[in-house]
Amino acid sequence: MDLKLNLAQKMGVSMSLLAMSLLASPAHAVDWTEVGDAGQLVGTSQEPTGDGRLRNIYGTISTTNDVDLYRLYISNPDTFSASVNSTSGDLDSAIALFNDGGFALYANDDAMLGTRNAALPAGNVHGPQAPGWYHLAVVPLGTPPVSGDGFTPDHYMFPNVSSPYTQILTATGPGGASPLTGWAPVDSMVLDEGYRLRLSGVQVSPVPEPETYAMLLAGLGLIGTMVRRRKGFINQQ
Ligand SMILES: [Ca+2]
Ligand SMILES: [Ca+2]
Ligand SMILES: [Ca+2]
Repeated sequence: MDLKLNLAQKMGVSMSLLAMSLLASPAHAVDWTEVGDAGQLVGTSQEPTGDGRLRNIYGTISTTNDVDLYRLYISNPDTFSASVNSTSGDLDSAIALFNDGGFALYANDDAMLGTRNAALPAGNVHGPQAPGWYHLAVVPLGTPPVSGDGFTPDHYMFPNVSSPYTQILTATGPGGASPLTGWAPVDSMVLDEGYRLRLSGVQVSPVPEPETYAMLLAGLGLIGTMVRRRKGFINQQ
């Protein structure tokens, strides 16, 4: 018995496996660890890779100048939420969400009274309203995002607020109508604090729409037809 598969059979097997893996719902969850240092602007944002639901990101805030931006595909804006916990114990975090153009949506300093950990709740009217690419920023306290060409409070994207710091902030600061251009730490200090960013409603790779599946399967069928034709041509030699 000849165990060697011809080209058409090999492609048939691999295409079947590909189609099955693409059609299977990615039920598994993915954790991501910051590679090097995630950038702090939309153009240098770090994009986690893998396949499935993105559950956690682990990273480090090294100084008051270190903001970590992650480019995320929010597949379910209704259930999207994000919360930061300090794994080293001493990070006073803030968190902010931007769209793919760098415009700020919402931010928070302290999720609850008495904690220093930040969170963005699900179902907030200022949160993401459509599936798509966004940028989530993990921020050391006292390092507000700025827009425009200046690094002054006039360009802060979020308003300055007072206690109790549990507010959900929206981009109503003086620079809120323009996209992110930098961050304005009030002081310069070494922090070296670890964090865990817990997420929901985020996919590492976008789930294709049904019409994408249809196009994909049509494309695979076309390849199969080409392979069969080619095989027929070779056999006539
Ligand atoms: Ca970092
Ligand atoms: Ca960073
Ligand atoms: Ca905080």
